[in-house]
Amino acid sequence: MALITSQASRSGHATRPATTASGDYRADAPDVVVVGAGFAGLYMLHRLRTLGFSVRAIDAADDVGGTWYWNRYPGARCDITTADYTFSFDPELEKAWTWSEKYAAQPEILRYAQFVADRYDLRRSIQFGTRVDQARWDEAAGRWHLNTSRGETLTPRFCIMATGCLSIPKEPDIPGAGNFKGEVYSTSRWPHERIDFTGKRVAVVGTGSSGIQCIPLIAQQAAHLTVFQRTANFAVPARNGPVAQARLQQLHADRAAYRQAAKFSRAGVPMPINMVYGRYAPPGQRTQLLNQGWESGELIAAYGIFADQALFEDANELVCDFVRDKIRATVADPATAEALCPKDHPFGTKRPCLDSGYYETYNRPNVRLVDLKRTPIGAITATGIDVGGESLPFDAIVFATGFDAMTGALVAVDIGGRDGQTLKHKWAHGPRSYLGLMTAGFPNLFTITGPQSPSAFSNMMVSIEQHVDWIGDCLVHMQQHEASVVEPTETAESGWMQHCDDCAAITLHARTSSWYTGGNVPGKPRGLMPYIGGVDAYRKACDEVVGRDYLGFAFTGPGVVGGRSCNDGVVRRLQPDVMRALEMFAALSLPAFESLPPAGARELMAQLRGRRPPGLPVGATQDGTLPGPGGPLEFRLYRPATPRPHPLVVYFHGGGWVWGGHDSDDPMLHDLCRRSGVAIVSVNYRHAPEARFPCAAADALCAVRWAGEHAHELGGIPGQLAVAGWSAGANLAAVVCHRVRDEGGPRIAGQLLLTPPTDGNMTTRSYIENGGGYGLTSALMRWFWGHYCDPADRLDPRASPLRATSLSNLPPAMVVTCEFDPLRDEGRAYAAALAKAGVAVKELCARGHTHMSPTMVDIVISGEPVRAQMADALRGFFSQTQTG
Ligand code: NA7
Repeated sequence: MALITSQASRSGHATRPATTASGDYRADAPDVVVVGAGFAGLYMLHRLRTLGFSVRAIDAADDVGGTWYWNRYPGARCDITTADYTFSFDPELEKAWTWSEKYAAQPEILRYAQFVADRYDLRRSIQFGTRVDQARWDEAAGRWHLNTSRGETLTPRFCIMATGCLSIPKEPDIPGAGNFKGEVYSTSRWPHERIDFTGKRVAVVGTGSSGIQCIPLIAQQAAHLTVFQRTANFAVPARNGPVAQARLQQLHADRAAYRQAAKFSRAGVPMPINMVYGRYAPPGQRTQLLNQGWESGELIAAYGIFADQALFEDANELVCDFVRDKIRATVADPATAEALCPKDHPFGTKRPCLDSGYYETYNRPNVRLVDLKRTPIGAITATGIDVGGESLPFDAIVFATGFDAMTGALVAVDIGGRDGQTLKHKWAHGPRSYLGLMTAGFPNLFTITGPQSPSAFSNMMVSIEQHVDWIGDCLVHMQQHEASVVEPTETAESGWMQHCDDCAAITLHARTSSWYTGGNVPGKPRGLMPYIGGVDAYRKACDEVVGRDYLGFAFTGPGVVGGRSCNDGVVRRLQPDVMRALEMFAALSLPAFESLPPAGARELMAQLRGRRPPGLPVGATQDGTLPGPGGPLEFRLYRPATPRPHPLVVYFHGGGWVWGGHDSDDPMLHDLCRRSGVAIVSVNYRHAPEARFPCAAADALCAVRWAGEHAHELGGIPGQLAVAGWSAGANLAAVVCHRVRDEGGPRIAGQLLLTPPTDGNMTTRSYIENGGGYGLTSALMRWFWGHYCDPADRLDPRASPLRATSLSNLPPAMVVTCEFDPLRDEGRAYAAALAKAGVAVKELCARGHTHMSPTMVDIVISGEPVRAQMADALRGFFSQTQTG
């Protein structure tokens, strides 16, 4: 039963026949043209009319609805719960519409689009049955020239592409596709009249969402159905039915708060974020969470069963295995079940489907699965499909073969921007944009849910509303400032592209061939197109851009002082996971460490360490003590899983000479040991202020000498010893190298210095640039130095190794600095000074990282390349030892 509200029924437009050109749009010479009258186009039109702009929307279809107008195939449904897939811009609109199901079907969603169009009287500004074929920027006039399929030319100031992410069907790239003489259907261009497959032999090609949705229904009608599957896809049960009571209660309790939470959620639907790591969870907890995700009947919940499932293959494989077992338990024929089990991509990297009886369909006697990976299609013939030596006859073929997604509809219009450059040419190697909203060289051209915006990785309605509001505000801003032209700068665009690449690099998504990456269309450039950093992160970036005077956008026009204004720059320079880590840290609202006594700071730090993922295991760890000048020093030995002996690294922990211990950098040392294959002995040292300079340096020297003498007992190879350290520990490692050179000790094959303090004067530029907001602050650094040594002692090279009179004859070094670290410049200065003194130095400045972030194993995935290079450096020290 349809539960459309009385107002919708009263409007009478739910079944209104499509109409063309019934409105008054022809009266306008619009200032703005919106291409597309799907949900994005409808809201853009409404918003701009409300703001007082003259605007016309144009759509090739005969009515509103966009993707829901075209995709009328049986079983077509939303895969986001429809209570969330709803406009929220008008509370009265929300009250006036009630969805009948958890996942509404296409006819109901289309009725909703029509209802919105009627409620705001939008049709009068929409030109239906018309395509925009060409768009040319007229530099002199500061206007676009749009040529339509009706032979008109429009000259708006602004052109807004609301063309949707999944609008251009992918051509069926199968030999003989045009030969078939029977009925041919495409899910994305489904006829308006009812199609009856009763008594027919039907083929469905494709098992993405569209195929998986229509197959169960076609199977119920057809005499026989053959499904041609190229890639098995994951599907989780939709558990469709009435809208979940829990969701309704949440909405009714405080609708505004619910919608606000959606705007600042990861995917545009309020959902608790699970912090459990699959790779570390005990089996019972894993099973409980997997079952919970499976029972939820929601894709977003299934994406987030484990906090690490999108990051690590081992965690993802837990989900894959679970779903595969469910498929095997559902499908009776073991060979068919096995063919339906996806094995070539991590869960979620191709969009999984919501299943309403899909797997059960294969238990019907009239359904057959053809696995094209085993038996590819030979050709489509006049009567059917030749496959694996068989000629299968069909009455109808349904192509559910997908879309030229994200960019297809944009480059389908011949868009020419500044200096004759076409969009197709600019995007020949992949789309480039600033915030997914505009692209440099194409002034006054906006895209709604374009590539490099959350779009397909989000609840589209939330993303559409955010883009529309942003664009509307921008146009108002321009009006207020008498600016006529807006365009992003190359700097801003390149910065955003880098950020999008950084976001993609830390997930498993970019590796899979899918419509997200362009991999489904032969010849299309590859790259993850939607922004995967999250709806919340994206919105914050867009808001920040506005707050920083439209950072990265250039405005020109009569009212703009000097004719052009631009606050150029890059909105996101931190690695995305570093930013998340900083936000999580800030959310803890901890007191500043430097405001605490050392004991309190140590206790707080120890508590924080307890929350970290532990890191994957090494071959063995072993704790012990060694005799130090002021008493026993604890150590922890990390040994690789390979048979001993191994080269040995003596490591000194971070903590500003004030806190930490032999086990405090555990996750990073697990990681370093696993990656490098060397044994690491992490030695504690006396801490300030109880034991001030030079106690820690004396302990470090003693530890290195002891390790050299006891290498064999530690499982090391005598004569193969290096030193390493992070932060204050890197300072000690550097100092030890000086002292061994000058005072004697074992031969040191190399020194790995991660973000070392090398000079106690704290006056470098990086102290000014990065002194606040990036974890280690200038204030905390002053607190550390204050506890560690007197100002006069800081001139001593045993405290400030950069001040040594000679840096020659020191071991080869790798110095890692981080872009957003107050210590960056002194680390770089030390590397430069070593090199100048003839020491072999490799320097790595970790882009987008902070003082602490490279050590955050399993949390800061973007630190992996840094950690991998550190491990390479350690191995390299010893290969030099062997060959040298
Ligand atoms: P999809 O998800 O791109 O699925 C298309 C399917 O068609 C997929 O299984 C493809 O296999 C298959 N396909 C494509 N070309 C061929 C050829 N030449 N031969 C055999 N099989 C082929 O599109 P949908 O319309 O199902 O869903 C798109 C989105 O709409 C969906 O993710 C939801 O967000 C809503 P492949 O995987 O490429 O091997």
